[in-house]
Amino acid sequence: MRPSFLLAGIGSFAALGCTNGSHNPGDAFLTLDKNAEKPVNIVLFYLDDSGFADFSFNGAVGYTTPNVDRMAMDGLRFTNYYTAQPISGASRSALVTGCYSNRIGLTGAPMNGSPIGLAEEEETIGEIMQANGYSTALIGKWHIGDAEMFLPPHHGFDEWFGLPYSNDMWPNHPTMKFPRLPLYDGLEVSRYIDTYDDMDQLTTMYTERAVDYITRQAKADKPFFLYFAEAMPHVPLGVSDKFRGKSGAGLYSDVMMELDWSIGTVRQTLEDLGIAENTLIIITSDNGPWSNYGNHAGSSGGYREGKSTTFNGGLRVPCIFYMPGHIREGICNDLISSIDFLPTLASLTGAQQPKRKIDGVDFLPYLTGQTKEAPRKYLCFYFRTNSLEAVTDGQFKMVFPHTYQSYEVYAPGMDGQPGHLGRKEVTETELYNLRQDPGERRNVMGLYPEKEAELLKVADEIRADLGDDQTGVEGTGRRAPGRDPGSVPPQAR
Ligand SMILES: [Ca+2]
Repeated sequence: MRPSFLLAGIGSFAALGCTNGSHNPGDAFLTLDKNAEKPVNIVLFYLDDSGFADFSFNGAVGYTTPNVDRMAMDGLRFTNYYTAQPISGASRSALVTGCYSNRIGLTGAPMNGSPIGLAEEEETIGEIMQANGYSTALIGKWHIGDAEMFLPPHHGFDEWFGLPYSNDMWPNHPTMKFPRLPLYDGLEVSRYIDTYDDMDQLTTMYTERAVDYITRQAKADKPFFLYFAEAMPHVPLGVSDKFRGKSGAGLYSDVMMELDWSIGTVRQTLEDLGIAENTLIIITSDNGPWSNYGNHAGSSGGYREGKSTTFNGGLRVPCIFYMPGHIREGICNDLISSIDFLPTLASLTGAQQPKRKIDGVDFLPYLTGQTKEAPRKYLCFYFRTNSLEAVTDGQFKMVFPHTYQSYEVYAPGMDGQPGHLGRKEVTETELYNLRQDPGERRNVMGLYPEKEAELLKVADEIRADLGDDQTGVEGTGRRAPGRDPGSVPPQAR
């Protein structure tokens, strides 16, 4: 294992004068000490389809999420955080590789039996952690290819307990046909999720497994990276008897309360084991709400549209870093994305960065106050096969012509049935000033010529690298995905 940062005690905060929760330029958010004996463990919660306002600290109505609220208040909230892609598979591909997912040839949400998945040559966050002597686990959903060669144990995760793809890819889907939904333990199918009663148990089963995993690592005195990809609140919603009806505000609210319990249980386990102060907990979501599911969908908090769109309802989700004694409470409103986790966590744990080019940037020197300027200047939003739909500098967002599915045309569905999706089109390049108009309603193209030229240049640069189907640019920097010509649905294996 390479030397890791040592963790300083909480006393160093007073010296920094950073305890009031506000962000002043130059304040350190994270205090580390290079003489520390204990490496930093990481628990990364990745919720599925949870929107910006699904936790009460961010505006949820009708129920509360006290555990996450407390961690948000005691931790660091990234209020200008974007997931890299507004859909599950692509979002997760980006998360685990630190790349725009189209760079590694992966887009959309792969179906069961997909012949493509994560290429062997790509280094995942699990692999770089393993190489650094960490134990690694994925509890929950993968969705980066379900052929055996693509599954998490072959891509950096010592343990895997979860689903190969979304929990709605099962025979009970309201409109599509799927085989039985397998729950894997390692490379073996341990059981199937066949009924709604089975679905109700997923959050509890995952949480119990997480407690077991963390406890085993603590007893073995082994540093660990746990990627906890909760199944919920993706439809079909499931909740255990512990939380069914508890919110009094409907099933979605019950599910969010159970997720809050799940996260709180993990935090309590870390405290009980005496490792809370050297464990970084990250809480975020893979993409925004699937709004045509109506009362079974989350809240974008007023951001425009939702999942599967590159408007902010699909991309802007909560992001919390929590590590008592080392991360001070506060707000960071600098632009940051899920692709930045890999290089930042590699830096934090002393792991080697991937050898191939990635798109994420290392926030550690900024978080520790070593550098004063946030490292991410721009973020580009691709969707569909390889369409550049928007770019942002964190305050301005330029949206390029494209068609998109809209949740604002038809009334949503109810009680697990999806409503119709509408179709809309952006016909000319638009500009939004997100400081004044986070809902992306007022096109201000033409009012900021210098900013427009700057963002157009950013778009041209990324097109030269990754291409763009909208403008017919091929790009030189895309890599091939993994291919398994013999891939068959898991049911038949
Ligand atoms: Ca999702």
